[in-house]
Amino acid sequence: MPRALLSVSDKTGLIDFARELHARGWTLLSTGGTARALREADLPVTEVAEITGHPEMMDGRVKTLHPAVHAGLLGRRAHADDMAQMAAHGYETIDLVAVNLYPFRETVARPGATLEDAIENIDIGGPSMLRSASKNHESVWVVVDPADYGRVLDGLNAGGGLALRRELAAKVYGHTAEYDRAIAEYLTRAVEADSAPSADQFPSRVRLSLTRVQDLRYGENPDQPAAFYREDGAAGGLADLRQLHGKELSFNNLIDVDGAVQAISAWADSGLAACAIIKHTTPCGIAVGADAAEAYQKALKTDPTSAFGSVIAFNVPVTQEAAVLLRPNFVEAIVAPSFVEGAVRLLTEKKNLRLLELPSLASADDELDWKRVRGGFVAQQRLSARFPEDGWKVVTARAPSEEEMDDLRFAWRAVAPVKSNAILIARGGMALGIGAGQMSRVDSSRIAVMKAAENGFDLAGAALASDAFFPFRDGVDAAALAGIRAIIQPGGSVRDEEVIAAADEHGIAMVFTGRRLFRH
Ligand code: 93A
Repeated sequence: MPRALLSVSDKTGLIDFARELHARGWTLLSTGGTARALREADLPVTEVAEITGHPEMMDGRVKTLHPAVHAGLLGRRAHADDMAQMAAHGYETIDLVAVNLYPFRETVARPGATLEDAIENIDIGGPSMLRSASKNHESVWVVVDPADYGRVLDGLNAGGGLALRRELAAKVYGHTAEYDRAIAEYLTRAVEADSAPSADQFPSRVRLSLTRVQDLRYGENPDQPAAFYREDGAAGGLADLRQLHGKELSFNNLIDVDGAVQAISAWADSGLAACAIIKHTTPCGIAVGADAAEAYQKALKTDPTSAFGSVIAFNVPVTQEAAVLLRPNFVEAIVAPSFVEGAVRLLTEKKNLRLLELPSLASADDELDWKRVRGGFVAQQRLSARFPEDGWKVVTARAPSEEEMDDLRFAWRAVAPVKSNAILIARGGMALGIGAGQMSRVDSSRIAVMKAAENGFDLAGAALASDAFFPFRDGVDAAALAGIRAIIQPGGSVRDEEVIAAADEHGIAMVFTGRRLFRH
């Protein structure tokens, strides 16, 4: 008598299928819950525990993981040796497996599902049986989808059926691969959640000790008196700032210097020269190049009009060649690790221009980022200046070319210091258009495109970065219209499908980073 092993979480169609098998003379083997359902339908059933001689144990974690099951599935019917070994152990062949798996995806999709819920819904025995049966589909029927029960019965009626068994086996391997992928994705997210900053690092009481180092002429506006305080004992960052020349620093200068330094810190160890031109804390030009002069030239090109009265930062020493380019323009302050002597000579000719040395850009990733609110402070971990790519995923039919990928890498770093909502268009290591601080993302997109056009850039083939997900497809449509060919963004919108479809329609390559870069 042929034997069928039925072990299903989704019991759809089970009874009818089992009844048909029984009518054809099959013996039914089954696990706890499935056996119960069969018995309730008055079908004769043998518990797997009877053939393994082993009770189900550990809340069902081990029920079918036994050679009596797997030898019965894997034994090659035409190999006398295989059959003899089975007989020697008292095992018999199992000729059909109907298994569907613990509902992992459904479990983790449930609101409030815990890691423990997820783990307990990783099916081990089910996929093992499916894989064993599929490997031996030459002789064994395997069915993972209740929708296929009817086809299996038809196949049994017809006799033979190797082609159908092979098709069902192929379906199984696709199914278990998907199942494992869901587990892998879930656990990867869990790892990310584990490594996310925890609030433990925030002390329950903070005594800030600050020393007033200088009065400022005024605050953001002339009717707001202001002063500059330094944190006692602080090292790194603006505490190390050394002014070589120029007018006293203003409140706005300090804020812009901070923004400028943050902007270029993404290229601290890149081997590239980076330059950011800052207005109202946001870059109006940002670029990388072989040296300070090239980086500045490119950064200035982004938007020369807005660069008037800016604060400029470099991650490399300011050379004489760069100073020649800088000198004709009205600049509030330049901050760099150092200035070569010739550059100092040229730039100090401008009486008011502030030259600031900041020896190290070393990112202060572990430093808390404080912001004053009425009646207190909010603190957060500072946005990391590292931009790892391990979570990146190409989501469109077309993957970015190598050149596009380089542009996306640049754009992703360059969009980070831009005020939200931030859109930055780039090509060849420079920003071509920046849309900043708009209350709707599509407006930021339109502004980035408009500014690029105003400054004479052809956007055909350019890359675009968005600091947060596109909530609708309109931003992608606007980008496509302008000629954008590659987009990088965090992803995670409920309308991601629609946004990806829009990109696919336009032949745009899109990368999801899984990380958001809001800047308020
Ligand atoms: O926990 S398991 O991975 N250990 C096993 O040995 C095992 N064998 C079958 N889960 C196992 N199963 C799964 O149990 C099947 O894939 C099926 O989804 C479920 C059916 O259990 P029950 O018949 O008790 O409802």
